[in-house]
Amino acid sequence: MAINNFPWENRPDNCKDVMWRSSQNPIIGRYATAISNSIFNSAVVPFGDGYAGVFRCDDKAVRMNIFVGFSHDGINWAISDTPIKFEPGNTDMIHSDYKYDPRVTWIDDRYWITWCNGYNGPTIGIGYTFDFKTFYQCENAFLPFNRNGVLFPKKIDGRFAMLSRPSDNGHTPFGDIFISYSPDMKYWGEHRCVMKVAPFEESAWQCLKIGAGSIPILTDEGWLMFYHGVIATCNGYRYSMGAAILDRDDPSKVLWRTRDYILAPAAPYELAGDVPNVVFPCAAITEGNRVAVYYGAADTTVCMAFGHIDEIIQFIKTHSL
Ligand code: BMA
Repeated sequence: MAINNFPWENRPDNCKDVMWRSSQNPIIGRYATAISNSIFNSAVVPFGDGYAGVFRCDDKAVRMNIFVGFSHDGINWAISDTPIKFEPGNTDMIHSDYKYDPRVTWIDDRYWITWCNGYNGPTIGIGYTFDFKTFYQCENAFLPFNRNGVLFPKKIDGRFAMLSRPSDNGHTPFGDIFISYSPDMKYWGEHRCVMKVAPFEESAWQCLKIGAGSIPILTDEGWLMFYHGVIATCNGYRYSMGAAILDRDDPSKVLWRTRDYILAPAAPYELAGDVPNVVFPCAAITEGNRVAVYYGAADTTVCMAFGHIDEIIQFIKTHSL
């Protein structure tokens, strides 16, 4: 089904890259809500005749929380000034010290949300909604410490599947991507390593840690997943975006992953902000062969990049590790 209001810009004539930035970046500025210090690392899905999203807004006390937003065109957003309030879902234990870096996907009959949930340190929080009005919070997926929990948009072998990145309580100087399965969204197991960092001689931008980014997209070649990779420079961490293709039936198998990054901090709004040099993908929407990726820039704003799925797959295969 063609989406009339799919957010899209054609590749600029002078651009030779596999993906290109929106000319409207940043599409969401740091002060887009009454209380925000920054809005970034946020998730977007088609909803009704437009789009809905769950946004990470840090407030002016720099408290991290997630907020609902709506848009007709995927570019202009109305984001709530008050954080999402969750009702008990599959548990009464919905304690949360903070929430950040949400992802959203439709599975079966509802929208599922994952985020980094503060419960004695960061771990993966899970919630769901049918309408983006009432939200339910479930048991955390894992023990602390974990980040970057990203669900697959459909069950695999009858079970929910989630990528995640075990971590520590700080600015984790390590990290690989794992997959876990659940029959019921409550109990998670069969943890398998999917992808490790790359040797710095071969692909330095992803040599310190990697984390799943957008909800994987099912293509003819397997699951296309945008992820972030990090290098520790003499001046701090630098976050770039790569992509991988995981086996359709066993997504713990990486078929190809990029050696070359697809998008790295280069635009002024990626180079400067509360945390300089961060490109952090959290969502991707598609329409036919077109993909629009939403990414956080410099932990300050929300930006978009566009590409053609067949060209991205070709790029991953021809520039793979
Ligand atoms: C990670 C998370 C992300 C953030 C990134 C860069 O550990 O906190 O939310 O974008 O660091 O600061």
